[in-house]
Parts: sequence; C-alpha cells; structure tokens
Amino acid sequence: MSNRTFTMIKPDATSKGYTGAILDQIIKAGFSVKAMKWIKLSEEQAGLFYNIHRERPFFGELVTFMSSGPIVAAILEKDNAVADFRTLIGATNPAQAAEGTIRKNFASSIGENAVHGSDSNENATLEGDFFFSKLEHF
Ligand code: FUP
Repeated sequence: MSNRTFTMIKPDATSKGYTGAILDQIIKAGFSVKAMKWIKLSEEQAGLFYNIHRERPFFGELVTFMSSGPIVAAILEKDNAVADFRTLIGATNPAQAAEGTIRKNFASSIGENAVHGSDSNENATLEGDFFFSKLEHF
C-alpha cells in the first residue's frame, strides 16, 4: 500500500471556477497536499502524459481538451491514497458516477470529467514525477 496519489483538476473544471470547491472536497476527504501547481500543458506534453491512450479513438480529443486551458496538478497523501481517491472522484463517465463524488458533482461528460486520479501506485509515482521535481514535493 502506498500513501500517495496524483491528481489533475482538468480544464473544464478550472474554467468553470470549480477549482476551490474541488480542492475543498479533496481536503475534507482527508487528503493532504504534498505538491501543487497551476499549469497549462502544450499538446505535446498532454500527449506524453496520456501516451498509453495514443491508439485509442478519443486520443486526439483528449489531447486537445487537456491542453485547452490551465490545470491544477497535485500530489496527495492519505492512507490507501490511490484507491480512496478513485472512490472519491467516481466513475470515468459522470453519468455513472456515484452520488456525492467529485465527477458527479462537477463533471459534464466522459471526456470533460473534471479530475484525474492515478489508477495504481506505480502510475501515481510516474505521474507525480512527470510534473514535479524532487525540490517541488515534500
Ligand atoms: P480514468 O482513469 O477514470 O481517468 O479513465 P481512463 O484512464 O479510462 O481515461 C483517461 C481519460 O481519457 C479520461 F479521463 C477521459 C478520456 N476518455 C475519453 O475521452 N473517452 C473515453 O471513452 C474514455 C476515456
């Protein structure tokens, strides 16, 4: 069990002014912030982050969307962080997300789904390292 996960508040949510409310929900759920930055990805950077999805039909749309505006990237800490954060954000498609989850509360579609959460401890480390140097997390 690892105690860290990685998240992004995506461009749909930052542009609608949901950043504060989403961070509030994350912190009230018991996560603490170990690193955080407000950043706008280039198409190339978004493509690298989502490289695993390169062959999927939605890849082009995903890259365009994720580079369309600023995001908040963060490393979060809590016991059982990866699994508990996936529960907190809800299903990828907000129409299937449980009541009270962040995607149910703030997402509009499967593509524009407000937040990212790592799906494994290994990916949490890789994704955190993609955004943050050793000097930037504590
Ligand atoms: P999740 O782990 O819940 O973020 O979902 P996935 O790793 O399956 O998908 C990564 C991102 O690809 C999603 F956040 C949104 C996008 N996506 C689509 O746009 N369409 C799809 O059918 C599936 C995923």
